[in-house]
This record gives sequence, C-alpha cells and structure tokens, in this order.
Amino acid sequence: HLTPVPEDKFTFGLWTVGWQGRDPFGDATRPALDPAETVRRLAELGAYGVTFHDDDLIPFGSGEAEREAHVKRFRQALDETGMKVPMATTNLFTHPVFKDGAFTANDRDVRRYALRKTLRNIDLAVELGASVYVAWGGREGAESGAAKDVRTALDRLKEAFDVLAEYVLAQGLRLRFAIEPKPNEPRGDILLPTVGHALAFIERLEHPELFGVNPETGHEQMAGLNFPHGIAQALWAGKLFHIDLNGQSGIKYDQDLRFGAGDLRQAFWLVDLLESAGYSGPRHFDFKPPRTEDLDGVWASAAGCMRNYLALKAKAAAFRADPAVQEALRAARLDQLARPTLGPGETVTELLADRSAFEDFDPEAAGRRGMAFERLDQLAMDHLLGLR
Ligand code: GLT
Ligand code: MN
Ligand code: MN
Ligand code: MN
Repeated sequence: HLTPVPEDKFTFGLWTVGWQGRDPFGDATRPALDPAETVRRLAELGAYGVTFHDDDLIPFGSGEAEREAHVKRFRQALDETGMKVPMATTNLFTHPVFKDGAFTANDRDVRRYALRKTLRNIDLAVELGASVYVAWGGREGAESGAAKDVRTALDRLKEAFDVLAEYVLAQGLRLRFAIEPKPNEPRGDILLPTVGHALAFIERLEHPELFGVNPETGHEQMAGLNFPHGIAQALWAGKLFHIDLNGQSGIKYDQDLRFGAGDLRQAFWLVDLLESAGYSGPRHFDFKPPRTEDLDGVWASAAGCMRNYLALKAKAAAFRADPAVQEALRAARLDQLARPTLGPGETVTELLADRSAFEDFDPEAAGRRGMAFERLDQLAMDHLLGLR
C-alpha cells in the first residue's frame, strides 16, 4: 500500500522537482531538468500527472516555432506515459516586469500584459486537458504602506478575474480557477494572504462559481494557522478546487519541504480529512527538494511525498476503524455535534418555551463534564507512532 499508482492521483509541478536550488543567498546547485524527462521520471515513480507554469514549459521570450517544439516534446512524453495535466498556471512573478505585481501592478500596461500572458496559457492548458487553472498572486502586494492602495488593488484583482471568467465562458471552456493564498514572500505582504481572505474575495466576483481555492500547507502555517481547519472550511464552502501539499515547520520562510516533513500531526489530520471527506481531486505536491540534494535526492524527495501520503492514509484509516477510537469519539460526543441544535421543525419560539434549555438547565453540572479529548488524541498519537 506504500507504492504509488496513478489511481492515487499524485501530481507534481514541473517547477518542484525542476527547482535548481537558487535562493536569495546562493546560486543554483542543480542542472535544469527537461520537462519531457520529468514526465517520464514521475511516471516511473507512480505519479498520475504533472502541472506547469507557461514558462516552465516554454522559456520566457521563446518564438512561435520554439514554442511549438517545446509543447510537442512535452505532449509526446504525456502520450507515451499516460500522464495527465489536470492543472496549469501562469508565471507572473519571475521576470522583472512583474516586480510590482501583475493583475495589481500600479502600471496599467503591466496589468494588460499579465492578462494577455495568462489568456495565452489558458488556451494551452485547456488543449493539454487541464480543468483547473491556479492563480498564485505572489507579487500582488507591497513592502510599504502608501505604495499600494489595497482597496483599489482589490478592484483591479477583481477586474482581472472577471475578465478571465468572461473569457472562459465566452469560449465555452471547461475550466475553473483556484486562487492560491500566501501571507508573504516574495512580497513583504501579499494580497489574499489566507484561505479565509480568498474565500471572502471570491464572493465579490461576477462569477464566483468559477472560483475556488488552492491552499498550500506551508502558506497557511507561515501565518500560524491550522491547515486542516482551513481545508475543512474550503470543503465546507464547496471551494476546494485544488490543493498544494508540502511540509513546513512553523512560522518562518516558505520551506516547501516534502509532504510529511515539518508538522507531521497536521499532515496526519489533513490526510484523514481529505480521505474521509471523499476529496477526489489530484493530490498535488508543491515542494522544493532542498538544494543540498543532487538529482538522485530530488527523485527520492518526490517519492517521499507520495510514500508519506500513502502511509498517513493507511494510518488514518486504521485510526477511524479502531473500536477504541470509535468509543472515544462517542465519549467526546462528536455524535452530538452532528445533531442540529434545534429539533426538526423547531422554531425559536419553541426554543424560548423549552424550560430544559434554560430555566431547568444546570450550567454548573454541564461545566463539570469532561470532554475526554485527551484520551482520543492519545489514540491518534498511538496510531501515528505505530503503537496500535
Ligand atoms: C511558486 C509558488 C507556489 C505556487 C506556484 C504556482 S509557483 O513556486 O511558491 O506556491 O503554487 O504559481
Ligand atoms: Mn503552491
Ligand atoms: Mn510554498
Ligand atoms: Mn512553492
């Protein structure tokens, strides 16, 4: 059960294993990877598909003929291996033209260029079979107060997404957008910093039904947030269109560790949640094999992401199936949480008339009841540590 197969729906960004290890303090430590080769290696490891930024596949500034050749080579590798492309996205952050953002750059010509770059790659994404288009606004933000009028910038961000939605609808494309939040890095502060900000923003768009979120483990944790809770709210809202799985150890720079590294307990609860909720989308890894690794280390890191997911999936299933856990869940009254607070058809007038809800209720006695959460959580720990 620890050997990945395409049915597990594991996907990787070309930019993940392809990361050459350039960071703010050091040069690349690894050679560039050929996208077609990446497709083959990931297929051998048991992945289901790959995702890409326009510039991962077609180097920025390529001419038409070059562009065609890159796409052709990539498509050949996909056809040979059966690998899918469920998602694609736009690089709106590497080139200096995007130093002040793309859809919210103060310069209007930059914003128009960003829209054109995105529309161009949407056409390619759909041709390659993608049904989700990710929008990570890494440079939509600021380092200082007066530099960005945030309310106006949000108007421009809405405008951009409304234009993209209009395009998709007019062309009859089967494509939905997933907005990826991140609190900071590379900008000092980024717009739509968390899942919650993104969910609220989406409701202001002209076509909210076409927009969901692509939360990334480490990004929520950089803001000190509980990732499984954010994912649960996205699922609850019907907005988990995609997910970026990786690892992070607390509030610090974006570590992009392989999935399962970093906060292992949150990883466990996340897998438990995705699997019990019946999430059917790709399990997409957006990680960076540390720059200490050579190419063997890169593939070991990619394999580790999938192995850890499968291991946690087995652990979560065993946890849920354990009779002691089921009893502990009852003792913790999860079944009561599942019961609506008012009876079927009960009105607020009837609640007001119910003496047992107030006049005869004993808050002191209720306050003395233990919730039995510690025993339940220790059972989870025992499963995670292989003690059960
Ligand atoms: C970049 C970023 C990721 C985003 C990618 C999509 S690119 O690597 O750090 O979190 O998901 O643009
Ligand atoms: Mn990501
Ligand atoms: Mn990240
Ligand atoms: Mn990343």
